[in-house]
Amino acid sequence: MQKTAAAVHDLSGFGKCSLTVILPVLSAAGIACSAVPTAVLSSHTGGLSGVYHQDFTQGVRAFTRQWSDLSLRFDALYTGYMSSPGQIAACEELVSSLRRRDTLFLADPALGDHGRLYQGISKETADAMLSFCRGADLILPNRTEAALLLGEELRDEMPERAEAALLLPRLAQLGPRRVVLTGVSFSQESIGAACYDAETGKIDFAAAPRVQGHFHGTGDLFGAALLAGLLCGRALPEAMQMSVHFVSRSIFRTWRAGTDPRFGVDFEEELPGLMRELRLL
Ligand code: PXL
Repeated sequence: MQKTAAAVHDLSGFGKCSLTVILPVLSAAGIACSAVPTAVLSSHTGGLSGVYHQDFTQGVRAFTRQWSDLSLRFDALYTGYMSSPGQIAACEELVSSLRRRDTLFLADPALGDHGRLYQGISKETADAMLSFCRGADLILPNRTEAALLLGEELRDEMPERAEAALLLPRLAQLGPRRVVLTGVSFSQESIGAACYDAETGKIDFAAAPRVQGHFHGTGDLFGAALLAGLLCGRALPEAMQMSVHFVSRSIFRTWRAGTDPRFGVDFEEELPGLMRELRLL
């Protein structure tokens, strides 16, 4: 049976993040992905000005009503960017009405990066996101989001291995059994992620070569590839490793092409490589 997922993220028209990267990655992995836009934006908010932002909270509530009337079933619910406490409450209702015993609920607390909240994200939204993430099976924070979830001061520093190993069990104590921390620094030349499973107490790391610069939308690209790996039957450490390499290859391609990093990464031509890793090609 084909695996199914519902992605609950914003639709940013330009800049390759959230739904515009999650849908193609999951489709390439053979997963049928439905979409719930939490908001519609003309572009992401990371360094692009004049963004048009339309809240879609009423839409989320209407989607929830129709989808529960249709008794739709999903193997995974993957949530991300939400821009107000009311929107988070609507997504909470959506998750509780669609989630079944065997649904994987993956929550990306998309709140900020590099020690700062994203433009338009308030402290109240961050607090509501913490309570939302407590109910997830798996969370996917970067260092900034980990600090927000743990109520710590924000700093623009990447965690190293030892710090990541301390953060992961603390994040799992908030509620989710599994945690993947992104943006872990291994050396001047390498960067990647770390994961933890509270059931086994095991921590794993995955590293890839580092390219200098802030490339936009890579958290969403990573999350989509991770979910693809998990739904294709990979264990969490293997899915993480595969995703770190997929994102790294996409960043290299972007850097080689000289693409403006605010425009998102050139992941499209790396999709066949991901499909080969998933043994779909
Ligand atoms: O990729 C994270 C993200 C998602 N959605 C919107 C954003 C950002 C990061 O800036 O602005 C709208």
